[in-house]
Amino acid sequence: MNTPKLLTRLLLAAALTAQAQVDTRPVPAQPRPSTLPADWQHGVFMEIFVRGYQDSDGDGIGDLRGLTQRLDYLQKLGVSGLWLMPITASADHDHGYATTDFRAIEPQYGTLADFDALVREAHKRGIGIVMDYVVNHASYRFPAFQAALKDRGSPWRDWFVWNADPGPGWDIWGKYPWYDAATAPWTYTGELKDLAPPKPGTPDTFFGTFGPHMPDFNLRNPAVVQYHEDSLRFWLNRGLDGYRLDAVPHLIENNARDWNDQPESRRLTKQFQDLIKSYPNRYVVCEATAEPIAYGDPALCGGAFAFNLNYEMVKAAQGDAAAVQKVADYYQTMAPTMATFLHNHDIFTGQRVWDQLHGDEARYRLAAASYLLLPGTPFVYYGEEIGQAGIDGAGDEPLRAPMSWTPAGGFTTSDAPFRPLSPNRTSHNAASQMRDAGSLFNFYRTLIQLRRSQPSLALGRYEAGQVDGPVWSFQRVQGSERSVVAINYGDQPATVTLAGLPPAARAKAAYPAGGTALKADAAGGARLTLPPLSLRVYRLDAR
Ligand SMILES: [Ca+2]
Ligand SMILES: [Ca+2]
Repeated sequence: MNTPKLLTRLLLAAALTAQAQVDTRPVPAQPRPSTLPADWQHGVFMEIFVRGYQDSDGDGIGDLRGLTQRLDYLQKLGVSGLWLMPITASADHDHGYATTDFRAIEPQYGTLADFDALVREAHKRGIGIVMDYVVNHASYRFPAFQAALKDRGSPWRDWFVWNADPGPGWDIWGKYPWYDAATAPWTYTGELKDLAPPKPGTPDTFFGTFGPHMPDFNLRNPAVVQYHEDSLRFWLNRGLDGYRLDAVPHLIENNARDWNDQPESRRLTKQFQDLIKSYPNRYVVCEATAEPIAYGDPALCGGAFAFNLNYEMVKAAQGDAAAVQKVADYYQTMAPTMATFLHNHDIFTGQRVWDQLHGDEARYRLAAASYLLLPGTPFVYYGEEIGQAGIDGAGDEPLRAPMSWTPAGGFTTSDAPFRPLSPNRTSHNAASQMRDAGSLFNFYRTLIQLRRSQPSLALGRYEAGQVDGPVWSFQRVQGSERSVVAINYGDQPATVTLAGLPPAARAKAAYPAGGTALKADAAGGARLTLPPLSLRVYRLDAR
């Protein structure tokens, strides 16, 4: 940025700031070299809800210092990246997606100094931190939106989307997405779809993809894009390792029919990706439910969650033959940039795995193996690795209970945690599971270590995928290393013939370690008998 331009923007920022407490100061790029290993972003990530992870000060609410205290645990598990759900200041006091300040830490979570300490300590352990950034909308309490409401002539007005007569035909997931600010719709407690649309001609009619409490930004306004770019740099300059960009297909709407995944939204997403990747060794993953595979492309977001695959992997673990085939087929074409997961913090992706599989640990392990040993970047949801059960509650609440650290809970010293503890914490908690060599935790840990020690499992091509009855087998190939994986989803032993191995090859058992080697015949075939509900992994180095 040249000096006169920067000066103009500083003056403009000062004028704007005077009207609302929003920090719009330009943030020039100050990239520092990353201290993380170059391959950190090809490891396994964990999605963490800071509010539910570890409370450090006894107020019943998880915080950044608490998370920092748990980094040793995460390092032991073997994850190399964390995705933190929003940690910026928010109005919702829960999930955090209703942002009130894009350049401040949520006060309940701590301070900027706590953030800096978290990043520093994570980096020491080879762990990168990626945080949620909400581009599409703010909280209705965001001071800029409040200033725009108070004064139709305010320069903040054009930061949001207004239309006194948006017309009929709008339908976003069953809701009419326009709201009359004068009737304070954010205080409405019923179903949003039952809220009457504003009368035509109502001047303060604004747009909110996700509801009136989160008004959409006007991302056609260059000042808004600039603000987000500066805010993204604000955290990158402090050493943040990347972003999970929220709801990117919803950035820009054109009309009642063309509102989802518009070309303008794709262009902006790429622009944000480019900015983030202009810093060394950074990672970007997008939430794009409309066309997940398109967003995994480096020409768009460069990483995207593999929505829909999650349902099939859980169904496959339940023995659904059609789902096993779909999972095997998905990986024929899946780009390694896709981010795989079994479920996340949103209820539309399903209950906690424990609940979906009714506590069947044998099938739970197969579900875990199906994404921890395959192409893509796996995202474990906090507590998944110990088989944490969900709680009772409405909406997403059952998914976002405090992490179970000990039989008693271990999340907080307060007798009033922000949300009830998980009902199965006595048996399924981190402390007990770490001590038990046969636990789910140690299964996750073993597979993550395997992925780290066999580059073909982290980065290799997917080859020789085949489904024989309940058995799915495939190979992963990277350079001279080849891994062979077979999963028997059936509750009976199964014998299959694997094809496509190097002739007369001998593959060492990698999981379970110390098992019988796999021997290929002269045609590259190998007979393998699998126990019920089991996993076998072999490793073969070219001679
Ligand atoms: Ca706390
Ligand atoms: Ca939008």
